[in-house]
Amino acid sequence: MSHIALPARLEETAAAVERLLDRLLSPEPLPGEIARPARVVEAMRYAMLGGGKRLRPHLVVEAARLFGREDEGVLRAGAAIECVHGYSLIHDDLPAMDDDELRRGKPTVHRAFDEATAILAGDGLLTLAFDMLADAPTDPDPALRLALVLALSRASGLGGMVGGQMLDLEAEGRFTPDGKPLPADEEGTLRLQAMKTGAILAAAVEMGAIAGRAADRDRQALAAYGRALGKAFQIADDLLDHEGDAALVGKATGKDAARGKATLVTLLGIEPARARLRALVAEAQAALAPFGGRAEVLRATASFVAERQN
Ligand code: GRG
Repeated sequence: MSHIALPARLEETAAAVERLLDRLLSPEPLPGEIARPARVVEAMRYAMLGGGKRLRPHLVVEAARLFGREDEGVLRAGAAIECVHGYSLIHDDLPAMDDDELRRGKPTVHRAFDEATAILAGDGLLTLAFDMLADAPTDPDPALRLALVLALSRASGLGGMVGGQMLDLEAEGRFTPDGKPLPADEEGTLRLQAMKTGAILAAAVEMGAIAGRAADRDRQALAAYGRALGKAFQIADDLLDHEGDAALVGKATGKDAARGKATLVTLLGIEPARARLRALVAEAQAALAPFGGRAEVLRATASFVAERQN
């Protein structure tokens, strides 16, 4: 398969995830639910439909495909991780956190609705993610479903994304009296980023491996890919914040420097950060060696993550 296949694969998964989310975010209650209030359903649909690259579901789907698994269950696992991602963006945009006005090129959820609705929409998405993983259509084997729940919980909770967000908030606004950002160390910055954004990207790959019942050796190879990909994604994001076009990125840029936030770009400089990004893409691609030509789409995904403009 050639690199040309990647956009088609991304589009195909994005469209399938869109259809699935459209169904799951219906106003009709599921068995066991009492009712779904229209306003919060509307806010969740506003946040989740019609935008986003759907990179995390793509990683779940492509990792599972390596082991011959391609079905609705895998898509549900992908949509679940997308819901956690969506919740994190809604909450991150709140005035108490990043206080952003734009996301995916449109007003953030608290701007389009109100803060309380945005908090509840995020909470609803987080809960829905685990509902989807725990429910039988994801996989007939309860042990496999449980393994998916555990992988996503570990990546998105206290020792992953939530913890990383806490570290990020703590690191903000550390300026000297004359307005310069206080020095931050590379190790601490890398750990914060691995938690805040890397963990969930790595979990997407891991969930694909779980869904595909990958053997230990293959799971380890994919885990190495996921870790390198997560780091590469973050450097690319930092470069976009530094020099990206806000209209293309779909949100405000230049915020890291304004807030004194340490990134590899502010710590190392643009060119060394770019070199690090190239090395990480090569590392991610090398980790896929055991899969040979079957991993062409995942290899191309690593390049895509580094080169993306939004
Ligand atoms: C609120 C618990 C909590 C966590 C927030 C993920 C996160 C933690 C904050 C998002 C802030 C941010 C912009 C981080 C940079 C990396 C990132 C997640 C970018 C957006 O992801 P993409 O590029 O977005 O995959 P799309 O819109 O394509 O889904």
